[in-house]
Amino acid sequence: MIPSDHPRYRSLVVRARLARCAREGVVALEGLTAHGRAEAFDYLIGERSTETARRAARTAAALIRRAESPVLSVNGNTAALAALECAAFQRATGCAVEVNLFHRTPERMAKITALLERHGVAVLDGEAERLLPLAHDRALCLPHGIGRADLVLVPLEDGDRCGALRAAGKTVITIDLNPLSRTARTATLTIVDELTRAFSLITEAYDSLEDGEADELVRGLDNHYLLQAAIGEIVRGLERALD
Ligand code: PTJ
Repeated sequence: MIPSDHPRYRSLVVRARLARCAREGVVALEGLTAHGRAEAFDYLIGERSTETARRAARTAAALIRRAESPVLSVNGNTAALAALECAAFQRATGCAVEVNLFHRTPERMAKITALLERHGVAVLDGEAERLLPLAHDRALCLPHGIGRADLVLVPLEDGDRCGALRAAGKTVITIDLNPLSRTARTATLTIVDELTRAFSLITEAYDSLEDGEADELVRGLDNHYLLQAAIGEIVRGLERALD
């Protein structure tokens, strides 16, 4: 039982959910350490969406609007933390959703698909093929999903697949609290924000964007600048904390 007046209540609730999902086999044990690293970065950005993250999320919405066959790629952590947000995102954008796992087993694929479906997500199915030149199972994609997508949104990604997707000519948007990660630096666009906050921002932006603003955001997209700005926000936050 987590007392609701605990100063770290939300963080403890999220950890408990991840631990339960790990026991159930939805989240890989390695996913717990990935979450811990992200929590540290969230602490550094003040556990709120920064101005840079808001701009990146609006740019993501603009890119998704322009894409012909966008796909959201979901792993265990994303399903455990943000199944409801994935459903709202899919309702707003019409994006296809594909499960793609680093620690892939048929059991985990089935459990994650079932969890997403219970929360209202329509998940692509079919026979995955090794379509990306990677030694691990993230190479396995659906030909009618990630295989033919022109844009892939890959939250909590690993850098290799992000590079392979870009090399295949796809636009890659990632959500990653670590602005220094290989994924963050390899993606077309990185939203340095916590997963559920970032999804909500993209979904909100998708409906509210005017065509003019969307054009301007896509024209002005400079991921290197966005990452530098995110790091600047971390540094300024730390300076304030030490005052
Ligand atoms: O479910 P699987 O088998 O596909 O495995 C998923 C994990 C997360 C274990 C796998 O993708 C992995 O090892 O990922 P990495 O290489 O640790 O990268 C995850 C990145 O996502 C790290 O840079 C974290 O900082 C970031 N991250 C983790 N949780 C969050 C996050 N960023 C935003 N919000 C989060 N909640």
